[in-house]
Amino acid sequence: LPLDGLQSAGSGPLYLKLRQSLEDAILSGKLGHGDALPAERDLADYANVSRVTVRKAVDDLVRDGLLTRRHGSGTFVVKPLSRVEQPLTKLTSFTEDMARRGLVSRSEWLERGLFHPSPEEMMMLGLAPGTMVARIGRLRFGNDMPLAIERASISAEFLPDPTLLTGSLYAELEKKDARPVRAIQRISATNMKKTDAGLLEVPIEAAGLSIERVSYLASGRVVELTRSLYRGDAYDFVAELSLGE
Ligand code: 16G
Repeated sequence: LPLDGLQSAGSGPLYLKLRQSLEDAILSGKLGHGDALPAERDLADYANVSRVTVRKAVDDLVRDGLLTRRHGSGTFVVKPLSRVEQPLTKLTSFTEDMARRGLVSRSEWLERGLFHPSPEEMMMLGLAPGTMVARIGRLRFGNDMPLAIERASISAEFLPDPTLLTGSLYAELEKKDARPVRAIQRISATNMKKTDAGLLEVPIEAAGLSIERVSYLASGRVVELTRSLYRGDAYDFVAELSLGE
């Protein structure tokens, strides 16, 4: 990395000069996408600046989305995105969406268990008093890139033991003849809060799509109430429109 001579180069705060050198290294490909940034202490040595200066420069690049910090493993150059295009009118599962694009899907659990339903869940899912609700929260990945946080509530009748769920929720529901056939989906714009931004590896306040899906069986019974947060920089929802009457 060409980090020597920062002290004498041009004017302005040192951390901004360091930031610029790092940004140049990323944009020119000297630091490749996905590469780990050298440790703070090593960078400080190479550039002959203090660790505080390094931290400020790196903070700036994290905030602007060029670098990302992964807890426990270091700081990395953010990979350029190929956005995922999702047709808006097909009732498919995340697993199917990824498979169709040749991406490997994977989930990390955020929550999984049976709970006493909230009043909203009772109402939306049409739960009888005294029945339980299965809640599953997942961080969903496509080819190791975190794409969405998804929190689903399902009547325990259709998912009696959520801890047994390992793969696709829709595949599991299908086994119980409870795969939804119709859904209403609401998409709204949002800015990421700190925790969500951390999970999705984007800067705080980054753009996100908040999606609520209510899915129905042919009988009209509600199967699923799911709230998701998709990365705005990675996902396009695409709909085909036709002329109305
Ligand atoms: C999609 C659905 C979500 C559903 C999930 C099932 C959106 C916005 N959400 O992510 O409601 O629960 O698929 O995925 O499309 P799975 O079968 O792979 O678990």
